[in-house]
Amino acid sequence: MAPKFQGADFYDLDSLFSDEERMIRDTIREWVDDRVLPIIEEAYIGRSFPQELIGEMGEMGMLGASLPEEYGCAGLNNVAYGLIMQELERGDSGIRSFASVQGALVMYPIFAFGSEEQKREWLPKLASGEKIGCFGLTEPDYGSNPGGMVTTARKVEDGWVLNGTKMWITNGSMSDVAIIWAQTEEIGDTRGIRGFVVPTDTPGFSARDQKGKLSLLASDTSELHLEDVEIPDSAELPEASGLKSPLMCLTQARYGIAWGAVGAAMACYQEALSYAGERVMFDGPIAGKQIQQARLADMITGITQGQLMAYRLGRLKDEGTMTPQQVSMAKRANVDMACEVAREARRLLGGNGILVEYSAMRHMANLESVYTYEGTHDIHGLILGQAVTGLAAY
Ligand code: TGC
Ligand code: FAD
Repeated sequence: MAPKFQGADFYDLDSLFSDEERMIRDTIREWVDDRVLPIIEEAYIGRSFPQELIGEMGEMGMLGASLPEEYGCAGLNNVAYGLIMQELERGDSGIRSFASVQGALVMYPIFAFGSEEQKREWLPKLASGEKIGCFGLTEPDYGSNPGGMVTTARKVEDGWVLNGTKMWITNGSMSDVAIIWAQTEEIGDTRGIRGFVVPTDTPGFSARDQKGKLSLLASDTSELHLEDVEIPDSAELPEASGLKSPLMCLTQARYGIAWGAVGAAMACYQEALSYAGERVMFDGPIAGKQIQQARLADMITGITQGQLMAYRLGRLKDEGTMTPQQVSMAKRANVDMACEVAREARRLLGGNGILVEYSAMRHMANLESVYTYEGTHDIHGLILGQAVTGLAAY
């Protein structure tokens, strides 16, 4: 008997999207199928980000896609932006990470806190992919608690001198420009945190690849060293002030992750479903066995919940009422769901599930990073705990 339902859209979310949103999703879906899926296995095993894709991502408007057209961006709404993240992460979390960092963590702070000159100088080149950026917030001893950062920016006559180390920085080694967050007053005074646009060829700036990763292998993750890096006054983001500014950037990136995680889960589910239909064991396809059906039922239920949450979040963002706590809920729930779906898909595939030619284990390993970055699952639980009790438990 033919299945009554195919695909990964059980609740017909498709009918809620506008024609333009559907068209954008389908265009990116096709690009991921044609350009990412054929090369991702090699990039992953080779531990390298496929930089040849960057120009195309820029040309197709994927970088900073929701920022205005006057700066060379696509000016899309937030649901369309989310659908782009979903499709990119259906390919690989590393590809979505690249786009998230470039758009939400580099272009967004320049757009939101930058001078007109900074916007005109950087945004069109970052949108086209001509320039690559990274975001330096985390430090070796300050991950979940960035407010404690010890990187400093010391005021000198015509500018600032930066000193410190940033850790786990996506795109770090391949960047032309870094958004660096640093203390400008006493260490521990979160109001004194400011942001700087630092060209990576500035003397004293260096980046070193993070060795030994077992996750996000097709992504550049690096440590940044700033040793007496002298920058002019014009490099400061004039409208950024205090910890709130980098946290506002995180809200943008977490929003994209809430959608992206759904894409990774969809890829795993569809692979598992297809495999279950073909793999014959004990005289029948494993798709006909009750345990595998329960697995698939759990997967598509989780994906459907995640799609609904991302969709509603997107409409709230477009209406201008979305809160950071709503983003925390979606990031936390959807990444957790995707981790679960990827693990169950890997298990359904049996021995083949550990091979790189299938995507489940790659997604499963990637999602462990996604679970941790942009606020760990625990931190988002504490953000939600504070939202509902009024008590901060960090
Ligand atoms: P707290 O006192 O709570 O907040 C300071 C001020 O900021 C406001 N705020 C936010 N505003 C916008 N969006 C948010 N998400 C915000 N969170 C807080 C807050 O209202 C306050 O404003 P005001 O006006 O009262 O001054 O600050 P806290 O030091 O107690 O920290 C709170 C906590 C733990 C939630 C925060 O530090 C946190 O989110 N920690 C997690 C760190 C994190 O997520 N790091 C991510 C680094 S970047 C990254 O991982 C990139 S991976 C990218 C990829 O490859 O895709
Ligand atoms: P820690 O903060 O040391 O946490 C360790 C454990 O303690 C976790 O389980 C955490 O949930 C838990 N914990 C922490 N505080 C509490 C608490 N109060 N109560 C209970 N439990 C708690 N950062 C950037 O700035 N830019 C980037 O581009 C970037 N890219 C990244 C890419 C990758 C692949 C990874 C892995 C990380 C990246 N990060 C980046 C850093 C990331 O945001 C941090 O790893 C993350 O915020 C967690 O910090 P940490 O690793 O220091 O863990």
